[in-house]
Amino acid sequence: MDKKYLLTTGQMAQFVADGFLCFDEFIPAELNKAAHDVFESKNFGRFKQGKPLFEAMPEDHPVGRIFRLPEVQGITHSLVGPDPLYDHHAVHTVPAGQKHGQHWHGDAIIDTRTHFDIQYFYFCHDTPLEMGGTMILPGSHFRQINTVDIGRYQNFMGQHKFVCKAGTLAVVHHGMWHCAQPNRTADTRYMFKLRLNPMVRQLRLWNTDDYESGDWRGALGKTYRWMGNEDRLEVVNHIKLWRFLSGDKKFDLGYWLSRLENMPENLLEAS
Ligand SMILES: O=C(O)CCC(=O)C(=O)O
Ligand SMILES: [Fe+2]
Repeated sequence: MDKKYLLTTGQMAQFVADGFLCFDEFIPAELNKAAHDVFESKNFGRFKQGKPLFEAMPEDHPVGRIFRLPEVQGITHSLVGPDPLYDHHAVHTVPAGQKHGQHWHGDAIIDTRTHFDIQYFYFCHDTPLEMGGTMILPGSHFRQINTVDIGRYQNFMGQHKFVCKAGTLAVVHHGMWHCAQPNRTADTRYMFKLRLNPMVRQLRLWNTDDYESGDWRGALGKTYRWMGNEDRLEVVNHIKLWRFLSGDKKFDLGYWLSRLENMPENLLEAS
């Protein structure tokens, strides 16, 4: 894997705090058209779950070609390693003129270990506000919920809609809260979702050339207004995930996590 395709430490820190990264107009027009055609054909085909991604997804399938682009493989490699497993996909469709949005939910948050899956959200056509770009709640990925547990909520401070141009690709932590939006246009809205499971320990898989600079530290301290008084607990979550990803067991921002590691129950030795 050529380093130039890998994520930087700054992007990884942003992913840890926000739970997603978005790459606008990232996929070439020719592939966007091929993907749109196959979504419209309703003849997408099936892939075998739990198989290595490129074994499951044929090379000549439009989405097989998209996820083999070196720029996309670089993102995949940085977050879940070189040979992840294909978990599942969905061609999420919002019909023309659909007035209702979806309940806020999390997709299968069954595995509660620190290691994480990624979900790609791919938009093959322009997705303006009235068409309903998927809405997410940045920073929500550490709040482990069961499907529509949170469905009674309508809006959150800091919610974000993927209102975007054709070819936009977002990559999201599997814990992210999200929901589809209404589609007030005369065209069907497609969002292709792909979930991948890591097969290697997620340890410094990105381009670490900027690690020593420390410029990425600020991104890890980011919090959102919806967190209210619990924002400090979320910073501790960021630190814990960063220790896991970087292998730096002593990593801290300020004194947040080190404070919890102070062991006052140690007894004084008799002198
Ligand atoms: O269609 C979308 O924008 C999201 C759909 C979704 O998240 C789901 O059905 O699980
Ligand atoms: Fe979902």
